[in-house]
Amino acid sequence: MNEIAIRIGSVEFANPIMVASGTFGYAEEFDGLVDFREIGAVVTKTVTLEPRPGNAPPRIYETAAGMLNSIGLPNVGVKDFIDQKMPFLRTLQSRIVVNVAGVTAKDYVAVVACLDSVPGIDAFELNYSCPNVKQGGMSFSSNAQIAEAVTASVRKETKKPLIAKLTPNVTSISDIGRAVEQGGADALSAINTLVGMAVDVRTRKPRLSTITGGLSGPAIKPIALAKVYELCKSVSIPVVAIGGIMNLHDALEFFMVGAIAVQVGTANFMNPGCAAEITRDLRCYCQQQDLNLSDLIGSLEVDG
Ligand code: RRO
Repeated sequence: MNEIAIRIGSVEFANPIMVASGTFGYAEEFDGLVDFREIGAVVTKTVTLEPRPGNAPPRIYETAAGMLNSIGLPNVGVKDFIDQKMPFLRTLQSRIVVNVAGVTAKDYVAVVACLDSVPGIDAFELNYSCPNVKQGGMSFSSNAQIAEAVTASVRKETKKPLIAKLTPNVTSISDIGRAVEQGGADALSAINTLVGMAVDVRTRKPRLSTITGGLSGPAIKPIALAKVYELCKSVSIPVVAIGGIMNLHDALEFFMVGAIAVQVGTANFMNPGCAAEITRDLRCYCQQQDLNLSDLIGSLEVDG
């Protein structure tokens, strides 16, 4: 058998294809539409300490080869997440990674503390990178010292793997990557969306209620590849790649630049089965080429 399982911290994932936070709800929305067994991990929509309504509409706009969003972290809050969302999530064979965000550093610590002993949660993704909220979010990953300190505080609350999700909207993503590694993160995930904007020239109004939003989809893949490549050279912890992955070919590019796993995001809106299809295609590819995933990771050949 050609091996495609991966390990992050103490947790093994049967395959390296995950679904990205915010593009797959809490999985129950996709029940009956996808084969969950083929998804290495479901990364949940972000959970915060208190419930949040999110931003006013319009909060989604389709662009050339991409999508702008300004959702604004709507969620039921950690208590209702445990009561209402975890019962379905824990029935799945996929690993469950809970994406966590906060307005203050204490929020991150409190949410992880609440969730740590809840059955069925395998890991946490610390969302330091939401571009669409005024407080918190991106500020946690645009300052290396803050990112390190928050990670170190959360680290004290859990032995489960911590994956720090980074924003590309900074001068040096590798400075932030090294800081969260220092703070005790087990892995990085990158990239969150790029700040973008679109205008309705007929009304002369922005297309999103918040004026700017986060750009995702194939339009950002070349940027994501460059950022993941940079991170892989800068840190010793694994990097999970996100950014415009639509098919096996895209995933292979990210493995070759050094990613240990990938997350499928915007593609889920067009084809909810995309991640499961990529897993099947990866298995076939490894079999045909007689490769293990580890033969692909970081296999980029650079002259000179
Ligand atoms: O909810 C959002 O608006 C959002 C989040 Br939390 C995020 O991390 N990235 C994004 O593009 N949108």
